[in-house]
Amino acid sequence: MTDFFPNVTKPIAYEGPDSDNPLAFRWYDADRIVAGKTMAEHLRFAVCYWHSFSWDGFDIFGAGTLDRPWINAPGDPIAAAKQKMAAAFEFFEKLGAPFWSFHDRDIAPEGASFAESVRNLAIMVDEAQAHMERTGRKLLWGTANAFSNPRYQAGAATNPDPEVFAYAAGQVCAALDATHRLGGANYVLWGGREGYETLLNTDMVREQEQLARFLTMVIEHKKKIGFSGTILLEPKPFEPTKHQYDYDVAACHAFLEKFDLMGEVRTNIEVNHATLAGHDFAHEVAAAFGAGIFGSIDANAGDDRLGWDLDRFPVSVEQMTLGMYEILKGGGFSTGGLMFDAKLRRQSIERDDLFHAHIGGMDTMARSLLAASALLQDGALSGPVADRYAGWDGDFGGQIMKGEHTLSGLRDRAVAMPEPVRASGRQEVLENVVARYIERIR
Ligand code: XLS
Ligand code: NI
Ligand code: NI
Repeated sequence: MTDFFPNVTKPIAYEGPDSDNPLAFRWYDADRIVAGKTMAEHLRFAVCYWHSFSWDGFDIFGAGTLDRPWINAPGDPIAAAKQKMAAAFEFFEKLGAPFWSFHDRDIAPEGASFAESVRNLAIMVDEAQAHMERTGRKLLWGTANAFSNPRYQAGAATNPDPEVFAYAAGQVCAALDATHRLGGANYVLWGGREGYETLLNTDMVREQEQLARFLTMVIEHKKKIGFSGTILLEPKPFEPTKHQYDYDVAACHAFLEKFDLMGEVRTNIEVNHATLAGHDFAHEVAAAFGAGIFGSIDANAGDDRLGWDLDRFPVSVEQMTLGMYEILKGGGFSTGGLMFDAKLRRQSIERDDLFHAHIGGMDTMARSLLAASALLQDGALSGPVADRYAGWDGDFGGQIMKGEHTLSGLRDRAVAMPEPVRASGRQEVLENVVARYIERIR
């Protein structure tokens, strides 16, 4: 085994809330039973390859800052990719996260031709398979990077040139095959550059038809190869393009309905993307369960005042408790999980910072799970919500919903009825309830 993380000599252990050890979990206790399942089974943590292993800290204003000896390691590109993968699996194992996720180009270098890229990917899939067998790690999802290369400047599936569509189709086919070979639980399609900058040069209706054709081909291929994982769309409102087609869960739902793809595709909800769309994270989760398209979570955090994809690690127990509450209420994960699509701040240059970031993220989510589970089990929120809608469960509400009243019939009724009695929405009481549950968990 390589030793890229010499300061962490044994797997990160659970030490409890009173521990001051920065390299221990205070809340994530993998085997602890919560509402009938272990924490590990509930949370299904995954580490992402791109931010943690392929990114050196560069931003649009400056070069890389992070200590990442496995990036651009000496030797040929495949030897370098193998070093990077060794570092990644050393980290996954020491952290104790059961899953990982990748883009094709994170694990294998793009070659001089399409054929060479496919060969490179095949070599690195073999390498990954060996690491997975050795360490017992599993793949939460794979995906294709069809947005970085200049050929995708005007999108992949939504490109005005069918030749680019075809190239992207080939790339996604190879990435889906790779995900299948590695036993992935899901395959993700984040839009990348599937959107537009200006209608002056864009046929929006046509581009969305192309996107649906592409997705249909993905589903057909999934069935052809017998991939049993879930296909997931990842909504995002903007960035890199000004108008991304998969804006939010509601837009994805409408798209799937319009093109008759419901039942085949679900959503991968990213917390930061929800914020960018002007939604609460919990709203997006609830919308997805409501539409029957909840799949998985990219666990991260944005910033209320900075309007781009910051990909911070999650730190807010309150925000995540409200999200976990909706996840548990909806029945929890099936093939999905909590994937840290999150990166360090550019000044967090030490390799150990990767551990601190993930430990903090995992503890935040574990604590949120405990609070959410207690809220749900006690009916602390569902009771008051049920009371609020009690009228709809009564005779009159039931008649309306069964279509037994007409608009004019209700007008006649209104003429004779007294002013309805208003009730308090009690939002502050309920906010205090959530705060109490968070304070009390142990
Ligand atoms: C970008 C997305 C991306 C997807 C995977 O904003 O979050 O990282 O999760 O392509
Ligand atoms: Ni993102
Ligand atoms: Ni993401």
